[in-house]
Amino acid sequence: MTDADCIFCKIVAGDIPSTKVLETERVLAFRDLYPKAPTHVLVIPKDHYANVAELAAADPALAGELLQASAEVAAAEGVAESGWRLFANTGSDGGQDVFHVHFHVAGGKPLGRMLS
Ligand code: U5P
Repeated sequence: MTDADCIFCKIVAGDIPSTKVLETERVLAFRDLYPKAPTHVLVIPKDHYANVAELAAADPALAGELLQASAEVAAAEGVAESGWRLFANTGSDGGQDVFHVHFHVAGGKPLGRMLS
């Protein structure tokens, strides 16, 4: 499942370069092009789902694979002990810019409180 107009589908296909940090059969993790923290990695399914709700409804096992990969990325980046943040912006109020579901793995500095 791919979307011809989706930038992350193009990254999965190798049509747009990325710095990969982890790859499995169904999951890809690569460095955010515009990092907001010392560690800022995006973890995506290779198949195209617009957001977390669509992914969870269609393939909850794949959603679990993304969580597992995110934890592996945090460990590989050396932020597992100091702490890190996992988030998925969803929809316009959620600040989602790319409509191919992705988890942000961020860490490497104190990130502060998001909503309090
Ligand atoms: N982004 C990339 N590469 C691109 C386009 C966008 O890494 O070619 C990143 C942005 O820097 C942003 C994220 O952090 O994708 C999209 O996040 P979101 O706003 O959709 O959650």
